Amino acid sequence: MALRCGLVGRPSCGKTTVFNAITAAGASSFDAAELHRATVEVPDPRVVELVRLYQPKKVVRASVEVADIPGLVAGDAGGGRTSRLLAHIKEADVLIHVVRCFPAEGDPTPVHDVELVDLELMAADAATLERKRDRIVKRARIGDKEAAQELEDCERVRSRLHEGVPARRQALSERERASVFECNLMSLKPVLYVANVASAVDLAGPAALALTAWAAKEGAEVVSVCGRDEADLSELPPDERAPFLVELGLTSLSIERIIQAAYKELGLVDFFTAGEREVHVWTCRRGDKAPAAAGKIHSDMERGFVRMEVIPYADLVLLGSEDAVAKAGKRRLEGRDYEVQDGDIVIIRFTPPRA
Ligand SMILES: Nc1nc2c(ncn2[C@@H]2O[C@H](COP(=O)(O)OP(=O)(O)O)[C@@H](O)[C@H]2O)c(=O)[nH]1
Ligand SMILES: [Mg+2]
Repeated sequence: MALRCGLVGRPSCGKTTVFNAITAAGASSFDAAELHRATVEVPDPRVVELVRLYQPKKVVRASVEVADIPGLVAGDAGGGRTSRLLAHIKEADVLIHVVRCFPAEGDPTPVHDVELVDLELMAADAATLERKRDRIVKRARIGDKEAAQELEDCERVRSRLHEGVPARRQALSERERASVFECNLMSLKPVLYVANVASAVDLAGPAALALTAWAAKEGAEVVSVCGRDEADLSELPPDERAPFLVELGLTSLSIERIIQAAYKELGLVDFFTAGEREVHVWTCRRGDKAPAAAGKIHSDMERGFVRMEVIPYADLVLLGSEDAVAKAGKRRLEGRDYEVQDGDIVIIRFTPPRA
């Protein structure tokens, strides 16, 4: 399933612009209240190289689903529009928090803007926790130990939200996480920040740096992008963009950097199956063992897992073919305990289940 990214941020911070830059969807900024969605393939230079080597009939890249979620309107906390927007944020696996780092009616105020959005998310989370409290408080009072524990955990998380600490920075214990799990708290979601700057000279300007320093406190990734320039670029056919990218002073498309940062934030890795029939990108979690990764391809491969043959991407590109990799002794046999690495090209050996 595609990774779901939700773009959030203050009104007019450039969400729709960044959305267009990364999806080339050409969405209009005109109706600021409109939600946009698009699914995009993750650009990956390694796939281009694998296609060159294997000349496959079919290529399946990783894809991500991006939603451009309009800014919340302050003071509409219980309103229908707000709850619809919150539902979209809740669907996301990772939040891409776009921050205005270009001047518009005054200098950018990145840290202030981020804190305002966080406050909105935390207020909504606190309300969710209150509803859960109201649901379980009776059971807790009549001696249901489990309910009492959950209630205590939820109240602790809620009181820290009121102190201004988003759930993702509360260092929750396993038990606390379990207690709030069903609430799907928005301030618990992994976040990466996008500093939306006016031009390439500002990529490391004061606003972007202020945001970076702030994000470092929670160990979050920051990607600087020139949203407007790249949104303009996205209107060109893909193979005509490169020269302009250089002219704008950019080294890579922001989609690549944003996706890389999202993968890092979420601890995801890509691995490949490759042959004349198909080159296919698969995604698993960092630390997943070989059978679990095989299960991403087919559940039978996980259940009947025997071993995994691994060709590291770097060796394949260096030596030019699977045979050359094997001759050089770089093709490896791995067992159930192997942790799949980013860029592994794998062949799964498994026993098919009996019909
Ligand atoms: N100078 C500059 N303006 C931008 C940039 N990104 C967005 N804008 C402008 O800021 C305004 C709001 O952008 P929009 O993407 O609609 O913001 P949203 O409300 O967050 O979706 C528009 O007028 C954009 O042209 C940027 O990188 N540089
Ligand atoms: Mg918009």
